[in-house]
Amino acid sequence: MSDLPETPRLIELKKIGGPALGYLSVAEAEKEVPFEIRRVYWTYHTPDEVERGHHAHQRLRQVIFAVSGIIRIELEARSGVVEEFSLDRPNTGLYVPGGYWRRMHFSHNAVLLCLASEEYDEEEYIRDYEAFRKEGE
Ligand code: T46
Repeated sequence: MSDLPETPRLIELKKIGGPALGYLSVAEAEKEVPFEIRRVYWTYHTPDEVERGHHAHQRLRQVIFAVSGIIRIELEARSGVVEEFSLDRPNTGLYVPGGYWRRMHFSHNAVLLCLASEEYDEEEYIRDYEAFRKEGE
């Protein structure tokens, strides 16, 4: 394993099936998902004018899917560099390591599914943007 810090990346899952019967995709812990999965959550019915997120995680690792609809995710590193991802296929996940500020926009029918490496812990969230950027200095 490399000592370089981890960075966000897209993870492509196999699509099993075909147009006649539909498709199935699967993600297993420590295989397609690079950690043990301790929590799964999903968001839905998000109005399309709303921006969610506005936080980073200290150490939580996640793979985020748009299982329906389109989700645009901006990830900002502590250095201030911003990368934008558009999730628009149910077989494509976004791997997000700890330390990235996120802003998310949803199409009206979007369902975000998140596979997470830790149980919920509000103490682990960074919800103050200035504090987040300061930690990068
Ligand atoms: C993330 C993005 C993709 C819980 O009680 N338990 C949980 O496991 C989660 C995830 C949230 N909550 C509570 C905390 C807040 O009172 O649900 C409320 C909404 O959470 P938040 O404002 O953080 O929602 P989003 O959509 O901005 O962020 C969520 C996750 O919190 C976050 O980890 O990366 O989805």
